[in-house]
Amino acid sequence: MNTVEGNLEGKGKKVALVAGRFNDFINEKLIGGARDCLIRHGVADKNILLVRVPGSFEITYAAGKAVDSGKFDSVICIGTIIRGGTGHYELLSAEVTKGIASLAARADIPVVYGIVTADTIEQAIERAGSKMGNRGWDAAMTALEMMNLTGI
Ligand code: INI
Repeated sequence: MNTVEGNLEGKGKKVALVAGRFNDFINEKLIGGARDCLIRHGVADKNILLVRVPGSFEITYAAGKAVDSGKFDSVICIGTIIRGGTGHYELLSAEVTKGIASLAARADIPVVYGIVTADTIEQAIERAGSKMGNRGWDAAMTALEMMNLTGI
């Protein structure tokens, strides 16, 4: 059996981070984790563009612009959606996920899903650099591997 898989080399790669401002105290930690991971794997800081948008709902649009610009090797989507007392959470998280998934399916570069969906603020904090790791870092690792996936 032959196997192909991407390595984690970031040298020479250009990456867009598209991040919502809603729940920004969490998103800042996710952005920091993603940036740290990319730089530690060889991506130059000047080759990382942070695109800020109001909330997770706007991420698909801006990520699509980043894909279509042809300037990047990968686009990482970062946002935090926290359940409130209404049905808003289900609607928003489903649409954001579908939007990013359909962009990922049509894009010719990897589009990575780094959206934290959580029932509570505490759960979101756990996924932004405390006991459950950092989803921004994880998303950057996925981007690195997928940017280097060749030979299929
Ligand atoms: N945006 C988020 O990123 N997270 C949320 O938890 C959230 N909630 O709960 O409302 C949220 N709302 C804003 C939304 O993404 C859009 O910016 C807004 O609806 C304008 O289109």
